[in-house]
Amino acid sequence: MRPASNKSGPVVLLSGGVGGAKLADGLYRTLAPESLTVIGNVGDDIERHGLWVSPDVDILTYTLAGMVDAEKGWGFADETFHALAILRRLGEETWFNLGDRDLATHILRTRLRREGVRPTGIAARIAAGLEVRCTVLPATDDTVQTHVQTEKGWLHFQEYLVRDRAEAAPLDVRCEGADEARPTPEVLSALAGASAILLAPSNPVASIGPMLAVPGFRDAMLRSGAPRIAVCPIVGGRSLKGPSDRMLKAKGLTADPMGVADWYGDLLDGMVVDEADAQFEGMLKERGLEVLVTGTVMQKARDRDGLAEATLAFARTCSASPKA
Ligand code: FO1
Repeated sequence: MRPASNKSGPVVLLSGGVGGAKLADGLYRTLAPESLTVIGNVGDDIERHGLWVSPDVDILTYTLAGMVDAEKGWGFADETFHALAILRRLGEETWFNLGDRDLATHILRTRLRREGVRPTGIAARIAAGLEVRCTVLPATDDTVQTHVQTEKGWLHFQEYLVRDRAEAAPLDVRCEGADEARPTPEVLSALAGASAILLAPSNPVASIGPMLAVPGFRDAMLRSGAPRIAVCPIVGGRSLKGPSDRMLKAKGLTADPMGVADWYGDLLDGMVVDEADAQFEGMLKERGLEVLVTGTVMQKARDRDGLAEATLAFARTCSASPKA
């Protein structure tokens, strides 16, 4: 086993929405707040009713604040939808369910954006207002939009996932705007100083992919010197949530830990895989990855804490590979 990293900086988690937020929640309870930085995907961002919505950053923030709707995994708990009901009566398309409380976040975000505040500053303000004490960063201040190709053509990610319920097979996924986007100074600094970089069990293609597609992001991970560990979002050949399995296949990869390892390529030093996928341990190790086999399905708060603790302990035994 390679020697452990001796960096003392924060643990950095790259995360999409619901699935990744569960691991973020476990890490938040396990680590001191100043020892955790969560970088959220912005590829799912969407404008609805003139308001800018940043679902993954909000899901992370609401979860860390202990205010998320636990059943849905998005939006606030005890939410009402009166404003949306009126918008519907006024003839608006209301397939994206924005709750009354949630709208407050989007009203503030939209005003601050109009005033020229960077998304990084907006995320910090919302996190501070909801008393989240760790750092929550959007992956970029630029606009990156994940689009999914189906037989109907190219759709915005939320149109595909929420409006059309991901019914059609995804044929391809692309991140519009990524080529012109840049990681923020805050993201570059967090990656450079990280003691470990964890890739949440989020959609590798549609949630982590938009971050990796931003020029400079991948290099910053490789240069960091911190071990880079992915928690596999595929268990027993299926996504824990959402269309990760079908999106890996759309990219010509297998829906299993090997396909996830292929997608991340030289970025990874280690992978955490579920006990149901223990048979992949040998093949992953042959590819030079450290492997932890443990329970990765997070149904209860104690599952989140258990996976967070196990992943952190595993990360301490790994170090960035020489290819970095
Ligand atoms: N997911 C749904 O399945 N249906 C919705 O109507 C919906 C609304 C919504 C509003 C705000 C928000 O922050 C998230 C919302 N989500 C909804 C979740 C979101 O579509 C996805 O889960 C993430 O973008 C993927 O991580």
